[in-house]
Formats: sequence, C-alpha cells, structure tokens
Amino acid sequence: INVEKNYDSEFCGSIPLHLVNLVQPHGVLLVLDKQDLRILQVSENVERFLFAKPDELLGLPFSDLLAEGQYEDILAKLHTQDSQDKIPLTLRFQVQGRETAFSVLILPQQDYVLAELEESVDSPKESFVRLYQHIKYITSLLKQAGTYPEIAQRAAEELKQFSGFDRVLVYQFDPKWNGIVIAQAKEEDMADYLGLRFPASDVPKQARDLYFRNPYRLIPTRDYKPVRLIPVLNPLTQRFTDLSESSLRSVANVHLEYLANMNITASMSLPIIIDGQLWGLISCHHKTARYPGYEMRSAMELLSGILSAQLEAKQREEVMALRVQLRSMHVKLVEQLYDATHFADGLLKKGDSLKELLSLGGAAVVYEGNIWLSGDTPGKDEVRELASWLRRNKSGLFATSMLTHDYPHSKGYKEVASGLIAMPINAEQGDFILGFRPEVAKTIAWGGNPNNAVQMEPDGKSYHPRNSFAIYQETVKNTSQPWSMEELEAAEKLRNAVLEKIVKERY
Ligand code: BLA
Repeated sequence: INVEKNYDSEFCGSIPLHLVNLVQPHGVLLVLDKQDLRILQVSENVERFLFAKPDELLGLPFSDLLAEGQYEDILAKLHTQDSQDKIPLTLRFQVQGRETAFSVLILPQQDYVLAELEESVDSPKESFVRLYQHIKYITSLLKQAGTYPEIAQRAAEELKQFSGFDRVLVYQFDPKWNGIVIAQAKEEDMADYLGLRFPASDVPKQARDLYFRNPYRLIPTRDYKPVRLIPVLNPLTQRFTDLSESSLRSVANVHLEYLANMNITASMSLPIIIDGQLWGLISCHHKTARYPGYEMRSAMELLSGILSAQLEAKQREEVMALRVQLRSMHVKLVEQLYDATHFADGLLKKGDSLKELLSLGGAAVVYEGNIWLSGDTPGKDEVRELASWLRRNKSGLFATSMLTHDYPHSKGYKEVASGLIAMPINAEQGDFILGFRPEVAKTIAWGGNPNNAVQMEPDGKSYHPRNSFAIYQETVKNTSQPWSMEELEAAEKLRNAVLEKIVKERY
C-alpha cells in the first residue's frame, strides 16, 4: 500500500484516548481522593444511580453513601495487593433512604481513585457451576484442536455461542501491525471478513497499548450520549482525570463512525498476548446494542487468556518441529561438505541439500574470484556484481525478501532472485555463499482500500474512517517468501561449518 503518512503512530495514533473527560452512560464514574475518599468528581449521570444531583455529592465522604459495613470492604481492597486486580465489589449504597446494590470497580491511581458503578447482577449460585463447566468444556476443545488456525477457529465458534455476539473474529497482527482475520464465526446475514487484512491505523498504537492495562474494551452501543465528569478539572491535579483504565471511558468519534460503517452497534474486543507481546485480538460484534454483564465479561477474559496460552504452546511446538527438521538437514549438508574436496562442490554439486535447508530456488558461491552456480540463479556477471555490492554495503549475514528495494540493479532478474540470503565467507574479499528465492506475485485482500483509511474533509481538519470494507485486492510484486528466524539461525550455523571446512582444506 502506498500510504504517505504513518497514520498508525502519527495521525490516528495521536488521538488522546485517556484525557477526554467523557464516559459511556452504562455506568457511573466517581473520582475519589485517595487520602480520605472524599468525592472529587462525578459523571453527570450520577442521579440515575444515586438519586442525588452532582452538587449534592461533590465534597462528601464516600462513606456517607454506603450502607453499614461497606466502607471497610473498600479500605480492605485499597490497602492490600488486591487493589490492582480489577475485580468489582458488590457494595450496598444507602442514599436518600433507599438501599441499592451496585457492582463497583475500584481503580486506584496516583493521587485519586476511580470508582466505577454498574448495575449489579447478583446471580444465583447454580449459574456459577454452569459457567464453570462451560469454560472447562471450551478449554478442553481448544486443547484438542490441531494447528493454530484450527485453535483460532474453534475459539471463534465457541465464543460466539457462549457470549451470544452476532460475529466473533480472531484477528492476528502482522509485523507492521496490520491485522488479518484468521478465524470467524458469524450470523449468516453479516459481512464476511475471513482472510481480510486491515491497516494498522484501524487500531492505532495508543489503542493497542491500552490492552496491556485493560482486559477488554467494551462498547455496548455506539449510539450513546457521552457523559461529562464534573467539575471538568480534577481538583487535585487541575487536569483532566486520566481515564486509561476506566472501562467506561468514552469512545473516540472516529471509531464510533467506524462501527457504524461496519453496520454494527456493539463491540467488545479482548487481547491475545503471546510472549508478552500483543499478538492479536478477539473482536466481537453485535448488530444491536449488547451489554454483557460482569460475569460474562470475566468469563470471556479468562477464555482470551486460555486461548493466548494455547496459541503460545502451539507456536512453540511448531518452532521446535521446524528446528528439529532444520537440524537434520544441516547434519546431512555438513556430511556432504566434508565428503567433497572443495566446499563449493560440497554445497552445490551433491544433491539439493542447501536448497532444501533454506528453501531456495538457486544458490551461488563466490570465492577467490571463482563463481559456482546451482539451480535458478542470475547469470555469472550479475552474481559477480551483486557480490561486489554486498562487499561494499553489508558485513554480516544479510537476508531480504525485497532485493530490488535494497539493490535496484536486481530488477532484471527479480523473477529468480527477489529474495536473497548472503552468508559471508570473507566479506572484505567479496566471498559469499548466496541463496536465491524467486518472486512470488502475491495478492493481498484488504478489508476496504487501505489507501482510503483516513478520509480528509476539504477543511483539512475533519476526517472520517473509510466507509467501505468491500474487498480491495492489492498485488504485491518484487517479493519472495520471507525468511524466518529459524532459517536465519540455520544459515548462520551453516556458515560456521563452511568456515571450519575451509580452514581444514587449507592446513
Ligand atoms: C479502536 N479499532 C478500535 C478497536 C478495534 C478496532 C477492535 C478497539 C475498540 C473495539 O473493540 O471496538 C478495529 N475491529 C477493528 C478491526 C476489525 C474489528 C480492524 O473488528 C476487523 C474486523 N480508526 C480508523 C481511523 C482511525 C481509527 C482512520 O479507522 C484514526 C484516525 C482510530 N480505532 C481508532 C481509535 C480507537 C480504535 C482512536 C480507540 C477507540 C477507543 O478506545 O476509544
């Protein structure tokens, strides 16, 4: 794609999400002084829950609102290590003669405490057993699934059934933070996103970062009226209250429009974190408003953790298997190397081991002015020029899947050598082992034209997300299959074996 600006980190990525002073109205936010739990700020919809106007509440000790015995629960929560656990308390409130229970999420910050009130759904005991059994069942299904696309598909199907959302997607980030829908379960009348790629700016950097601080992002309806916190400035800091960890935090407009363009009303997303990195998301959509209760959300949080662990285990397994395979090919190649009088013959003449080891179309050795070729390679003169370019520009092991990008001279032979791996024998002399991979013309199916990800209005200030997610085919040229970490390691090992052999040949 040909996006001039880096919308991921610069444009969309600079929208402040946490300093908005607005919350979604499905709950009530109170900001309390951390010292004495006096009420510093309230969301303007507070009356709906607490039957009192903001003015009547500001400045009051929080304990004045609570039924007997409840204040101690909060203190206990604040003063143990559980204070960061994000598990809500069910607290009974006593306001204007009425007693009501709310589910309260206590989020301690530097100087103040966020208290998020939501309608409490006290569920009967047997529902716990049902929930527990369901989670256990899904976990065992995920353990049985074979490859990682199968695990993802299983997860999408089970989560859809479990949560009742109309569409559940498993979304995997690529190295540039674009994302690909690798699994999908959906109602028939909803758009099919399976296999489509979405540009990084759709979930920009600061939004991705928040998944490390929050177990999910819930938008029960995009059709809501945001509620202000008052007073507007936090009296302790004289700034907007930081809402990074508030689950009620109001949603960026551009994303609300995005949801409308996708024809969905509700959205919930959860992170898939592997090896401490955001690997992907579970994205749940609903055509109409949907507000899963705290228990459902927690169960989904748990399942997203189980999915992450399962994917992580599977990835480890696959990497191990690949390593074992590479090792046995390496052993074979080294035998060949030692059976030959000259290392170049050992590498290139006796069978295809080198090409197999690194999945090459062709290979070359440039050594002491001589050139050996095998398989599909550029001509001798071109290889000689390439080696002299490498001598001048690269020192260590070098691999690229877009050689024309680094070395435009290679345009003429990109069909056989869009991918290059160069293992220096003696880089200063221009001696290299070279492996070539052919061009693979790839088409990438995008969910909507990524070049239109941001629609600027003529005023140069207002903008919109793209309004169509219809498949946009991009043909990628001048590119080979990419090189994996494990292949690069195998190449480095091979290089060392060759260097040893050369030493033995000499003495
Ligand atoms: C947020 N964008 C998000 C979120 C998702 C996506 C999952 C998190 C909030 C949520 O769960 O709804 C994107 N959702 C997707 C994608 C799929 C999906 C790709 O299901 C694939 C099927 N978005 C834009 C542009 C900008 C932008 C142009 O399209 C910026 C100019 C920004 N997206 C944006 C922002 C947020 C976001 C700022 C954070 C919203 C918030 O948390 O307030």
